[in-house]
Amino acid sequence: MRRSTFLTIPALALGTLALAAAPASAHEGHGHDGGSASSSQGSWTSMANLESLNNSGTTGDATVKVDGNKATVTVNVQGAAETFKDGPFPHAQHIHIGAAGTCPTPDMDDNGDGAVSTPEAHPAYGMIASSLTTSGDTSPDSALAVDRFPGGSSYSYHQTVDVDDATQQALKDRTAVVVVHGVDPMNLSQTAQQEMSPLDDSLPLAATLPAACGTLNASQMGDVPEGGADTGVTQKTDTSSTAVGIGAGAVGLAAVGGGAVYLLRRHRA
Ligand SMILES: [Cu+2]
Repeated sequence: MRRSTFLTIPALALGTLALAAAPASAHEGHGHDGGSASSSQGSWTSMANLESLNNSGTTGDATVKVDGNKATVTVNVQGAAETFKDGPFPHAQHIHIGAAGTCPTPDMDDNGDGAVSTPEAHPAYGMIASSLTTSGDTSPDSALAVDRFPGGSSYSYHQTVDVDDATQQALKDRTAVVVVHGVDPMNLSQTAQQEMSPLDDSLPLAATLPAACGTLNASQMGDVPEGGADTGVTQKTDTSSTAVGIGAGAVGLAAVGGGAVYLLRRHRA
């Protein structure tokens, strides 16, 4: 169901912007006058399938619809850790950039505790570029602002975040990675269950471990299954034109605060 206004631009006008692949927004109330395509060079959609890390059982998908220095991000997550200190288990989630643009493999467990920590995963997915918070700041400063991240065993996140030039380039280069953090300690080795987070020694390792990960890849978006009606995203594969959805305004889902027991400012989660 498409209710929004489209711009249809000849593919030729997009030059080498081969990444552009037809986002279509279903959000109402963000109509566009259609009179100018001048901003289209910076508009495209990248998608990722999120695969489990660290025996988390967490999976999902992510869609990043870029429009200039803003991106509307949708993250659907299932099988995540459910509770933490009697509240919903907070799941820090970020766009990471600046490294290989891949998800870590088990052999990156340098200390042999059976889990790949965030520092151990750094060569794969790099540093935080954007924090996928439910409200407020979306910079790396909010890396572990757990009172502003989704929580619980499954959720659908939808929000607009800032994407700087480096992040936009990483998306184009397909080296940007979505990472969801927080693993149920029961899924970890006895050793890992006892450890504290290398990001902050007041937190258990499990709270900040990467739980699911996926490289954002615009070229494969046609292979990504429809995420369901709640994503508000449809695909357009017409090769003769490229439709650019204008959906800058996002409606955030209710923030799950819950275990707002800590608020940290680290960049490496
Ligand atoms: Cu992260």
